[in-house]
Amino acid sequence: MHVGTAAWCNMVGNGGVAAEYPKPVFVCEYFRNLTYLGFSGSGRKLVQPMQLGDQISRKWSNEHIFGFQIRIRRKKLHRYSWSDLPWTRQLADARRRQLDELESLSREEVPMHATYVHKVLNQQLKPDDYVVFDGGDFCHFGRAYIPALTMKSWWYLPPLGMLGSSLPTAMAAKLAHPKRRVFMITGDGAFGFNGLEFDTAVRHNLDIVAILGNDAAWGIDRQIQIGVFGKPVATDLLPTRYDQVVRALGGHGEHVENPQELPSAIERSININRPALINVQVQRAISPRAEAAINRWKSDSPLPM
Ligand SMILES: Cc1ncc(C[n+]2csc(CCOP(=O)(O)OP(=O)(O)O)c2C)c(N)n1
Ligand SMILES: [Mg+2]
Repeated sequence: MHVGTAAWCNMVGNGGVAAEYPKPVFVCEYFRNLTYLGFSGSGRKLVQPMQLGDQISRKWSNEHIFGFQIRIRRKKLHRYSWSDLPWTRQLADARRRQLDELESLSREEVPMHATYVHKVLNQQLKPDDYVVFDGGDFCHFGRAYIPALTMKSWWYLPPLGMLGSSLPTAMAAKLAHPKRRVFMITGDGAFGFNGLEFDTAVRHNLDIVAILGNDAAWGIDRQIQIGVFGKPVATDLLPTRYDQVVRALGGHGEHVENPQELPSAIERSININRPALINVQVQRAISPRAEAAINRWKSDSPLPM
């Protein structure tokens, strides 16, 4: 693939290639794959494929995976812009529709919708802040809403999808760039994996701000179980006071149930200059990612989740 083919990618390596481009087509799904693609190295590497069909959607197939050498270097990427083509317009329309939908979900309600939380947080974010995502539905709404504005500053789970990586990643980001602010967006289930590492954050004075969307569930899996099998199985959690856990470890903890209290809780947590966690009670809202997984399960297609 050369500069000039109909491909795009954003700051975190999400992207694709236009449907009219000869198959197979390639994209990098995670930022890490930019490295795989050779933006900062060279050699033939495996990448993850994406095809654009009639609609902007993902279609995965192992037979399209193979190695190739990309000739675009990351620094050069900024020199290119795309002309106004039908597929770029289609993409822009889809993004506009998505943002409208997210906007309509972000009303002030009790319990809060994930999108309301992300909207309030986004109003506080600056372009050079680090944002780290972890978990299922709560985090997927955030990934759709909060833009990646600076290279290597917007992180999702690593390619194997290991929940619990956000706190170690956030601490590493803070250690590497002490002057930059670090925000961690996590589900309650995901927090359970490494939450006690707030002890490490406190001992090393790493003043990250965590926003935990507490739906008392392994939310995305619960939604998929209901959508595919008609009932949840062992995916209910408790509305645990993780803010009290963080306080007990020496950090700053806040519990927010009322949407009007969220902006000041975020401001306090930013200004307190200690590791902080805001435990926000949120709805069990199904994300488009979960809906897509259910549809794939129900389709005849053998494609993986
Ligand atoms: C180590 C690990 N175990 C299990 C999973 C599968 N998994 C992905 S999302 C998810 C649920 C996460 O729950 P939570 O963090 O509370 O997010 P929610 O969907 O409720 O917003 C699970 C179990 C995974 N990705 N990694
Ligand atoms: Mg949850």
